[in-house]
Amino acid sequence: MQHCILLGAPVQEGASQRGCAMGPEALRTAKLAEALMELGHTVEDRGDVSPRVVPVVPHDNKAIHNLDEVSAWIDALAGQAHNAANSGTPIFLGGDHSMAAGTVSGVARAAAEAGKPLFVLWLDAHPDFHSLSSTGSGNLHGTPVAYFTGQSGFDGFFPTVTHPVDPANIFMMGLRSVDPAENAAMAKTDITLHDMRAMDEFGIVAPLREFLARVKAADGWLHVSLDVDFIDPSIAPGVGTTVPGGATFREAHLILEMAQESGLVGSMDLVELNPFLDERGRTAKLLVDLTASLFGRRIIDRKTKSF
Ligand code: EXY
Ligand code: MN
Ligand code: MN
Ligand code: MN
Repeated sequence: MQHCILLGAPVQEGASQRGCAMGPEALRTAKLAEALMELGHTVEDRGDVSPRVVPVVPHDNKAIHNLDEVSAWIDALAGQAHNAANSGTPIFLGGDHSMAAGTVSGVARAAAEAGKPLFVLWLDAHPDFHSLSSTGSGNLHGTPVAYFTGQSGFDGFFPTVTHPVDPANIFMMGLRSVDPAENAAMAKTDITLHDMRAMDEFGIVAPLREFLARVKAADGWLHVSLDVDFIDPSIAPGVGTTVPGGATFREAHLILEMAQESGLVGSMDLVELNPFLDERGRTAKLLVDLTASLFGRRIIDRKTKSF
């Protein structure tokens, strides 16, 4: 059983539209804590992080939206994520995906202090691998992976990344909207991009098993970052960046069930939930349902003979 620490990150300044700030409360309303306790875990809700006010960072790229606000969020989140990761299994409640710049960098520091390399399972229609100069939209939720892997161009604007994640330790699933600049930047790394075409062609089980075996062999810490838009919009409408052709309900559950069975999961992000776009909490409830799979809920007792 795990000691789950809920930490709200009501960030919306990195997204293309407002609404993600309501995400943490929607997840609490969808009874996330109760679902975890029903599985026998202990749950500590630390409330929501509030960004420390920082002086406005003068930046030359006027096309970037809310750079100083997101920088303040990253600074505040990295510290609290590090603290939570030292006290239990943090589940970060978003908030748009720019929050992962803070949560993943904070967890990476805690993992390193525990002598573990950080591995990231990135479940997303997007790789979020833009730098401040390559982004076309100026929306910072498109940049966290570039930032926490230590790509250049963030110095002086975002906090220094003390423990960059090795791109070779990142396994992305669900990609189906990748910008040319992101493709070019990722081609220079050893990141694994298991996009929707690869999922169609090679499936989920063997590639994911191989990744999880690498995490285990390295005695690694696995962080799962689940973006709502990973899932097909027909079942997860409560998100501002929908892309057709996403993961099915069972594909999403299978991935999280396999991750849980690895015993390697140390932390999780639930991001990009926008209750303003949801349908009577339908997407919030789906995220709680999926999180229960990552924390051990199963259809039948797995010890029962199934074939
Ligand atoms: N690549 C596009 C951009 O940079 O604006 C779309 C980014 C969407 C990011 C969402 C959180 O995954
Ligand atoms: Mn500004
Ligand atoms: Mn994302
Ligand atoms: Mn996305």
